[in-house]
Amino acid sequence: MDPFQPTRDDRFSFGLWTVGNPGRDPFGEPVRESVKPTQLVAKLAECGAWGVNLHDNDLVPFGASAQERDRIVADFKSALDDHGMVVPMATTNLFSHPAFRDGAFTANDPAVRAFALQKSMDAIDLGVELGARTYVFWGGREGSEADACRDPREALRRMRAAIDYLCAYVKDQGYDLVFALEAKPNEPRGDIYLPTTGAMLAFIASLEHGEMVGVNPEVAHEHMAGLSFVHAVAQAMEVDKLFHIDLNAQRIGRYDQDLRFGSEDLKQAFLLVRLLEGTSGTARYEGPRHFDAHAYRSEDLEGVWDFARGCMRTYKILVERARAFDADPEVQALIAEERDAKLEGLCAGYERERATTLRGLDLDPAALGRRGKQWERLDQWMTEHMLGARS
Ligand code: GCO
Ligand code: MN
Ligand code: MN
Repeated sequence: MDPFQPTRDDRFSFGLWTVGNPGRDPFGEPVRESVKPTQLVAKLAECGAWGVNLHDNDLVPFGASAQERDRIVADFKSALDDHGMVVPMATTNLFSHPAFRDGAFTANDPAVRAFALQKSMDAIDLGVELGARTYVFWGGREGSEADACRDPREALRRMRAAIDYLCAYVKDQGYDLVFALEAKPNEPRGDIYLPTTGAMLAFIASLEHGEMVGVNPEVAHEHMAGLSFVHAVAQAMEVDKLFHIDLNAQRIGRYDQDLRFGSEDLKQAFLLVRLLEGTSGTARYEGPRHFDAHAYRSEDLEGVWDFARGCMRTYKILVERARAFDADPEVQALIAEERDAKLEGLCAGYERERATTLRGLDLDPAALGRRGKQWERLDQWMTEHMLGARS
């Protein structure tokens, strides 16, 4: 059996908007025909995916009548059942309609803000009906070009009011649902509010129902800002706020590329998989492994499935490589922490007497500064594990 063939246990998911992406870009028309959501479900199941995520309007067209909505949802549910697929996450499209040209929750016009709440409550109902347990908020249009138009502090207050409102709605309905906030520095806006995962984490601490809100970091978004995605994810995990994740690939300094997972930033991808899977003995991320990416515009429909299979296959190969790396006794010996119980005790928490002892220690900075760390060797071994030259 192919060890890299995905199974349901891997919990791989794709958005309808990812494998359904027709290849439209700012410079050109779609290059692929649109595929019905029910067909996407069938094909994803065939490729070994476990879940499918959606924006309200990926499934139910904007403005559909109640009967039309119910018929579409019923057909979609049968497709999920037929193919053993689940909907782990859902979200609202608060960026395509012209009404959201200057934001949704942060728009200056209260009617736009009211419409955004209305649309979100409907979309939350839809997500819950389909079984979603996580609800993502990506504020695509929540930003500005002409910054004088609104005080950014007011934008943050409006964003907070909207998330607090929708948390209260979820509680009032008794839904078993948590929120995951997704940061992005820019695109489609010149600047998007709350541009990084770190900014989102600070924002969450200011919410009324912060306990039900976490983050949905995306590889591309953190890399667009030139930051370490692994560090962002680690920070979220460290405070139990990694509720969801958007996997893809991105080169620093480019537009939002949404490339096949692992296709550009292999070393970051390796370190990310190592972190998520906890192969070094740390806690594992148990949520969905979601790919928010799409096939190159050069591809036809067959290429879309090459893309989808590639995302999952690369992830699984990296799991195997990360396990081998962490099981390597020489690697383990090299990164074994330099421990000293007495010193650690003295540094752990201020206490007047211990501080006096600590200040009296005869530490030797010159000796500390002379000692090399051998991280060149470590990083080379990691490269060799990644390339399959060391096992
Ligand atoms: C993007 C975003 C989106 C969101 C999606 C779900 O850059 O377009 O990543 O794909 O993840 O809207 O909220
Ligand atoms: Mn994105
Ligand atoms: Mn995303």
